[in-house]
Amino acid sequence: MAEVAALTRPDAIHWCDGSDEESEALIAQMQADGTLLPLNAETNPGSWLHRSHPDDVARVEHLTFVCTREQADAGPNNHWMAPDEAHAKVDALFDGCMRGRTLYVIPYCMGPIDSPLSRCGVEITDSPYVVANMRLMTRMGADALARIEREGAFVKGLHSIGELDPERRFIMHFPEELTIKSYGSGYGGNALLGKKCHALRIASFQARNEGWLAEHMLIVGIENPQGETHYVAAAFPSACGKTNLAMLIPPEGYRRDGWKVWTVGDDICWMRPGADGRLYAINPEAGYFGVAPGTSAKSNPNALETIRKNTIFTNVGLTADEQPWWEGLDNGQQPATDWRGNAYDPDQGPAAHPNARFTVSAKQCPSWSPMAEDPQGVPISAIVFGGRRASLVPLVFEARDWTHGVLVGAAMGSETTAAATGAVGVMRRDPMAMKPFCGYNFADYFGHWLSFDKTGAKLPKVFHVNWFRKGDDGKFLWPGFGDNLRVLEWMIGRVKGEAGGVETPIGHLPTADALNLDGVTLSEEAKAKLFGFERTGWKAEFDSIGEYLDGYGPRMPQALRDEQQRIAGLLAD
Ligand code: OXD
Ligand code: MN
Repeated sequence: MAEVAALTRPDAIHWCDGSDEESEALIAQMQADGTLLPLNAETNPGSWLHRSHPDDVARVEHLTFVCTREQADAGPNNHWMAPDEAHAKVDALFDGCMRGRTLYVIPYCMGPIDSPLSRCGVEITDSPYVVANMRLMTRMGADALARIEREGAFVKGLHSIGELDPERRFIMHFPEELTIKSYGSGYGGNALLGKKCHALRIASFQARNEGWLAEHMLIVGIENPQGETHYVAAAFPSACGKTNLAMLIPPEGYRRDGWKVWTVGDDICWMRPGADGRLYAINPEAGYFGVAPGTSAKSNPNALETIRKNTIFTNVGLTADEQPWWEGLDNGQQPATDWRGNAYDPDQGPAAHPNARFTVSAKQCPSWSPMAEDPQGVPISAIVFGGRRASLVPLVFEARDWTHGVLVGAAMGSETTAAATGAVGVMRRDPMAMKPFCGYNFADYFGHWLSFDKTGAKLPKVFHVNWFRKGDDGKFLWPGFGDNLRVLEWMIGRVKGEAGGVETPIGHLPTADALNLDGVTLSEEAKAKLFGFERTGWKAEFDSIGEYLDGYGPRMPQALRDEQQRIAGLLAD
C-alpha cells in the first residue's frame, strides 16, 4: 500500500473494514457528489442508480492483456505484453493519478471465508463505487484481512478510474506475480478486480499449478421430489442466460410434484477433486452482477425479487417516479429518462444500456442455497456447455466420456453479446465460455482439463445445450427459462443411468420419449431441429473445429486432436 501511495499520491487513505457504518458513510458521500442517485424508496428501498461514463459500459477485450514472461504461455487466445513493458506503461498512467482522491484498500476473500478452496486478494482503488460493489460481490473487510494475515498470500490488485478515457485504459494481468493493474475504467468486469481479473484470469492460472479449475460457470442444485439434490455447473458466455438458469423456477407441473431449484452461483465456479474422486465446487462470489435488460417476471422472477431492495443499478433507465426500468421488464411501466440521464426518446436508442447491470447480495435471492456457504463446496453431477447457436446445434446432447466432453467445451461457439465492446451477434469460438477469461494458453488449459481423468476420479457427465436454436421464421424454437428444467431432468436421468439416449457421432441425444414435454407445444419443425442430428452440417462444423484446434500448433494436446479426428471419421462414414 505504501508503494502504491508513493506512486499514485492520494489525498487520503482508507482501509475498508466492511462494516455497515463504513458503507453508509460511503453511500452518503456518493449521494452527495452524484455518483449514486437514490431510487424510489417505496418500490426500491436501499437502492441506487449509477450512471457510468457513456464510453465505459462493458468489458474491453482489446485492452485486456495477460503479461506472462513468455508470450506462448499467454497463448493466441490472449493479448500479450512483456511484463516489464506492461508495468512501465501502466505505472506511467498511475503516476500521481489519485491526487485529490481517496485511496481505498479493500481486503477481500473469494469464496466462503473458512473454505480451503477460497483465495484472498487486496484491491486498491480510487473509486468508492468499486468499494460499494466489492462489498456486495465478495466477502470484504476485517475477516478477509485476518485470513490474509494468517496465510500471507494474496492477489495484488491496483485500480484507478484514471480519466475514464478509452485511449488511456488498460486491464493488465501478471499471473506469475499474482498481480492485476487496471486503469481507466469503472465498469464491473474491468474494475471489480475480484471478479473476472482475479477469480477467472489469475485463478485459472493458479488452478492449473495447483490442480483445480476456475471456470465461467453457474452452479445450480436441482432437488427432485424424492429430496435428492444434484448440482450442475454450466458454462455459457456472458449475457447468455447463466443467471436465469441458476435461478430457474420449475414449470407448474414440476412445482406441484415437488421439484426445487437452489442457486449456488450465477457466474463463476471453482472446482477441485475431493477425497471421493468427485469434483467439489464453490461459488467464489457473494453477490450477482447481472444483466438487467430482459429480466422480467417471465424470464427470471427470482432475480426480480432479489433486486427489489439494497441493489445498485448501473445504466438502467428510470420511470417518472424514479423506479429502475429496462427493455423487457414488461411490468406495465414506461421509461421517462434514459441511461445517460436524458429524457427518453425511442429514436435515440434503448432506455437502458443493453449491458445495464444490477449488483446485489446473493443472499437476497429466494432460491439462494445455504450450501453456497459450505466450506467443502457441492459435489458436481453434470457439467454443461452451451452457446447461442441459431442453427445446427440441437437442444441437448451428452458427451460419451470426459475426453469427448473436453472437446465439446473446447469447440463451443456462440454469438457475441453486449457484455463486451465490439460487434454483437457475430459467431466466434468461445471455448468453455472462457475466451475472454482464461489467464493462459488455451492449448495448456485443454490439457489441464484432460488431466482430471485419472484413476479413482468420478467425474461429472458432460453435456451441451443450445437454448437459442431458431426456426425458418427466425424465432426461437424452444421456450427456455423454466422449461429448461426438462432438459436438466434428462441430464440427471442420464447421470443415474435411467434416461434414454440415442447414440450419434456427436454424442447421445434424448430418445423421442426421454424428455418430459407435458405442457409444451412444439411444431414438427421445432422437434426436428431441437432433437435431430444434421450430418452434413456437423461435417462442416467438425472441419472448422479441426482448423480451430490446429491454430494452437503443436501445444494442442494430441488426445484432443485424436478425438476431433475420431468424430470427423464417424461423420464421414
Ligand atoms: C460478466 C461477464 O459480467 O461475463 O459476468 O461479462
Ligand atoms: Mn460472466
